[in-house]
Amino acid sequence: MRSLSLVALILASNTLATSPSNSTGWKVAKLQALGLARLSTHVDKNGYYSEECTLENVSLRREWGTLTDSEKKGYIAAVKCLSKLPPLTPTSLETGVRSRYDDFVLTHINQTLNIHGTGNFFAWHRYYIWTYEQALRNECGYTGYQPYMDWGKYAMDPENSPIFDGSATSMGSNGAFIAHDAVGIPSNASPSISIPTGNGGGCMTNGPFVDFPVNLGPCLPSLSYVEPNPRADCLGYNPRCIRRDISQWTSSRWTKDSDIADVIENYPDPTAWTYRFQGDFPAGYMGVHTAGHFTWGGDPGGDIFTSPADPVFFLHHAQVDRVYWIWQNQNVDARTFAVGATITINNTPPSRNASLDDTIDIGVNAGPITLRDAGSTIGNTPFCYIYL
Ligand SMILES: *[C@@H]1O[C@H](CO)[C@@H](O)[C@H](O)[C@H]1NC(C)=O
Ligand SMILES: *[C@@H]1O[C@H](CO)[C@@H](O)[C@H](O)[C@H]1NC(C)=O
Ligand SMILES: *[C@@H]1O[C@H](CO)[C@@H](O)[C@H](O)[C@H]1NC(C)=O
Ligand SMILES: *[C@@H]1O[C@H](CO)[C@@H](O)[C@H](O)[C@H]1NC(C)=O
Ligand SMILES: [Cu+2]
Repeated sequence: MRSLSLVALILASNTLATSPSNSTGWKVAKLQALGLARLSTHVDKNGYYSEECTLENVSLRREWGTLTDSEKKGYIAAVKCLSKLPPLTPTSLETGVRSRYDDFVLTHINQTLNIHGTGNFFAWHRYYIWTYEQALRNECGYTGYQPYMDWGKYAMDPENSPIFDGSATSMGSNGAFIAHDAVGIPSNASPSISIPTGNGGGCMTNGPFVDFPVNLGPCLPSLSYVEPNPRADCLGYNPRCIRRDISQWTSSRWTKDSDIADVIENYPDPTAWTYRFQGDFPAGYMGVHTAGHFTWGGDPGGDIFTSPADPVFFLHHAQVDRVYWIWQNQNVDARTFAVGATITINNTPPSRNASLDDTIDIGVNAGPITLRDAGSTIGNTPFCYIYL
């Protein structure tokens, strides 16, 4: 019984993940299928973490391009709904938070310096995405699961992808064209990599999120002309449009299928994997995580603090989580509860190693869990999902 449905899952995983509009390869889909088979072998041998969650009834997160139009519209409607619900952040803090959606943005801004270039990066964002998915489902009636954006499928032509094509079933278009300076990575102040201007830079022109409000930030804007925040901590009210500058220059260099497969296959050590995934800027390597962000960039997308204020963030970070899951499944025993790197950004200033006992703080959105809790996506509290 289990084997049969697993074979079906693996086949579907192969097919769905790679029915491409313009794929640059199949390597990641193969690693995904192999990883799922290894995960299945692991549970056959060791049992499940919890009887509540098995590979028979686990939730399936799918790639945006494989959703039906009505599934895409259901997701889009739920995101908009979240931006209209009242926030949980106390009004006494007098922040620019205006909605339940903004609760998530504030949480990310507040934690930014503790969750990037650190050992908790994958676990923190795993829990963050899951909590957002729960809010869409429990507070906005969404019946699906968090979709992801397979970078490799769109790396050669992101602007015409089903994610950015500006149609009613996309996550919105590019911005209007505004000539601007090259964008520096890691920052404009000290650039190691310079991203040339694309076809955008201004407010998003088409699609369901043209009127989607960005209320917080910017904190570290990549575009010089973004309206500054009235507060020094960038948490004041600063309503503005979503700006994007889609960059084929970036995606075609760093997020092709082969780039993703490279980091999965060649970085078995948790510390090396953690740093490689997030980029090695002095070496001129942007890494899949940062390059994913700068595939659309702009504001808030090009601001490491405020980036979740553009809703496509969550499709990107679901892919981050998917690639992490694929990497974990290549060696389930060694990698499910492994943590590398320290608790400061790129270990600056030097700090202790991250620990499985460290807690993940996601503010008003949910209570804390530990990195250990976030190790497995199947039934080790609180998750029960895999990727197709
Ligand atoms: C999944 O299946 C297990 C075993 O049959 C069952 O105990 C559990 O309640 C199910 N969970 C869900 C969420 O359906
Ligand atoms: C930011 O996070 C800290 C804990 O890390 C918390 O004490 C503080 O209340 C948060 N600030 C806001 C504005 O939520
Ligand atoms: C596929 O990518 C190439 C760039 O390598 C681009 O010229 C072409 O327009 C793309 N085709 C489709 C159907 O997206
Ligand atoms: C931190 O982790 C690194 C890499 O795994 C290891 O070499 C080092 O000994 C650890 N440091 C401490 C203090 O445990
Ligand atoms: Cu982040």
